[in-house]
Amino acid sequence: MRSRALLAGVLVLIGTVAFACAPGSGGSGRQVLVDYNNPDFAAIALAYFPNTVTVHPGDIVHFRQAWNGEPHSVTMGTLVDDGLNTINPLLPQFQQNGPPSQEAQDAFKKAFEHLPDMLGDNQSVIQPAAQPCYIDKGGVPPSDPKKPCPKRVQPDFNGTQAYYSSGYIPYAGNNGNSFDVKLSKSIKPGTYHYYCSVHGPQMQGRIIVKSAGAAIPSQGAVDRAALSQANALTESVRKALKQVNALPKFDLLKVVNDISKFQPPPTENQIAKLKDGYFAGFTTNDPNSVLANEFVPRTIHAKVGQKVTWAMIGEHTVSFNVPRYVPVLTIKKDGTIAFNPVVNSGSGPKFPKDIPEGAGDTYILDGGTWNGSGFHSSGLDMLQGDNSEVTGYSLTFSQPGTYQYACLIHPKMVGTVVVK
Ligand SMILES: [Cu+2]
Repeated sequence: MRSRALLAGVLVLIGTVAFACAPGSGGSGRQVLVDYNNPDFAAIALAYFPNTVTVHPGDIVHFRQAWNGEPHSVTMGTLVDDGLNTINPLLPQFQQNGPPSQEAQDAFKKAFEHLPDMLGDNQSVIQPAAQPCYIDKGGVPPSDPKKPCPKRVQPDFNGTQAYYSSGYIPYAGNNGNSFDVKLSKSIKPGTYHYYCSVHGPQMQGRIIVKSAGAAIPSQGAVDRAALSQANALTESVRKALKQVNALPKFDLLKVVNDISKFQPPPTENQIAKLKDGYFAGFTTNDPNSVLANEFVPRTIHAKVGQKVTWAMIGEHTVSFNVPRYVPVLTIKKDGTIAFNPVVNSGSGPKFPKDIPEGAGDTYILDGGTWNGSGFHSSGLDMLQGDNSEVTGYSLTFSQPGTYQYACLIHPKMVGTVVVK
């Protein structure tokens, strides 16, 4: 889901074994990872690993997504090539603090005019982006968000299709989530771009097709590139989490200012409201870093009657006595894709769709008082659209006990509150 500014922002056993299998169905090919689960902490990485893969006509590019709760797509075609070629020189503007220039915003709008985002406002799902879609040369995906593309068997990718998209890569357990792109034997050598319609151009990659007979890197070399790129995106958060865990006592402001070095730094109002809080989600000021799906610290100690507050970093829920995990998006019988209602169920007040008027730069949802029984949940916080506001959640515990809690979206994101 969108995590950083306009463009954004489970365990794969990374090692030689995890990457080893080449796709089936006869052809040879290469495997690319969608997102990445490092073995040290739960996270989402808005990238494909490696971001460039070289193959031959007739090969299969096997996209494999290790599940961490975050939906993604692999979306390509000439509309995507043209859009990314236009927007890529402007990308740094969208990753800086503060809004990009009007010019860049206009260029973006125009370049992506026919490229639908998968997720719309108010937890709506845009069907032409969320369902599989294959549109031949000269066409465009439907502009009506409720209208999926015509259903058809997935064709080979020949480099001339206007739009060629997996849609939401469906949840199929921890490791079964995948999308195969079979390249046509007649595809022209060249560079073909793809991106994720959930996370926008920040999450993109390239398939380079070389003529039959030309040398291409082995799957082993592809795997090494994947691992090195994944480590580069993980490093700053890994280091920061290590520092946080070494603190004698958790101190949110110290973490924000000295360890994560959040940019922009928190305002006085934010400091006043959150200084005694904890984190639901975590990251650093490195704009390319992964977002940790961790409650930080993992164990919180509180007293009966004390209000516990979390600063929400990323799109999460704070949920107690959670039901069995289901993915955030569900596929209905007719193919329609929708948010799973469980993300907004359970007892307790829910995050609103918009930050209420007058909340200023900090909105904290007061979850009320909870006595420790039944499914209690904040609902999904999707309020962090433009980086300038901070959101939080607070809950008061009326009974002593040890309470496990979790994010309903990200299945590895779990924590404990010990109330005395
Ligand atoms: Cu994505």
